[in-house]
Amino acid sequence: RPRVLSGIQPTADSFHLGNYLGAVRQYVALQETHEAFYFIADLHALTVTPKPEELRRRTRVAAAQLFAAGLDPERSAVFAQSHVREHSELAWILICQTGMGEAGRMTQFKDKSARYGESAASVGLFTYPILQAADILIYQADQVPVGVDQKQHLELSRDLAQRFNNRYGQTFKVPNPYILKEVEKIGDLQDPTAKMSKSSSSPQGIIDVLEEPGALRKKIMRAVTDTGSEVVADEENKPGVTNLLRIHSALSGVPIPELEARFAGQGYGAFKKEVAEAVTETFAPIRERTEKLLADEAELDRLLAAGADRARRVARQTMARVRDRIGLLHGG
Ligand code: AQP
Repeated sequence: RPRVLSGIQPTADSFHLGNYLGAVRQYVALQETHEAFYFIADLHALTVTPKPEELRRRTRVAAAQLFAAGLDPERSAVFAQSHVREHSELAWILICQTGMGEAGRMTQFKDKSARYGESAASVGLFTYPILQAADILIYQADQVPVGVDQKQHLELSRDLAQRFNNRYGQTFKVPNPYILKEVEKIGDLQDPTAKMSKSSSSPQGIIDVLEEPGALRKKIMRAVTDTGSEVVADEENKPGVTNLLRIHSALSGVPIPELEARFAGQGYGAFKKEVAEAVTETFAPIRERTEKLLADEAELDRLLAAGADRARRVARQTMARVRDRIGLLHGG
């Protein structure tokens, strides 16, 4: 079976609708057809220096949400990135294969460092995409489900795999991004041309998976729509309505043209009410299951440990090969 790998950061108290539609839902679908590895990117989360207690809590909340959303521990290895030490080891080796200019072209670093202030951004934030390349390449992943914001980082992973293979002989599979066009970038509810984002959306612009249904409905009813009253998809002139149509369609499975026909002449209010229903119906059971899973931390930790055991077996094989290829002596 082909391999799928992806990671998600524990940098908030909940995943948001963009994470869910752009990534997590694909994780769940792909475990049916692929050998699946999914990790909570706790090492990546260190780039924003979280409080230790907060990081611990958020890592468990992230794991619980992944299982609650449908990841099956029998089919998918779900683990904490830091539990498989080989990620960090390979990251250093790949850092030494990456040009400064190449790393400096990453737009996410440019955006985030501009937001934090150049001197406040850590070196870790700069090397983040190289750790990400290590995460992917160490599992010899075929497919990497992500939102479109990760496309450039995936390109870097591919470049690094090819460069290493050319320099040292065939070692890594060259991974492919798995990006679903319809949900590749879910927009901020208040600023629909920008992506919904943990770090840059306002509270009114972002919907959390674990959000109270009442608050969630309010946010959708207050989402920015556009001039006119027709419910039609038009990226250019109606980005707000188009974003909501995409969300509805992704959750209900009803194609956008059918939604346009259904809401013809009804105005935005009736449409938004249905979007809110579709979101609450999807998130309510996830929220309930997440709470249950969080009630038994020992069991959750046990599931993560089992996932890490499975992941480690693969990561160790790749690392043994890498060490050999690059000229590091075999140690103990
Ligand atoms: N708005 C989005 N639409 C579609 N996909 C999205 N993803 C994130 N936002 C959207 C995808 O979710 C996965 C996990 O993301 P992450 O935890 O690695 O963090 P991120 O990409 O950094 O998520 P955020 O919320 O956008 O955080 P900030 O703004 O802090 O960077 C990834 O596959 C991502 O593509």
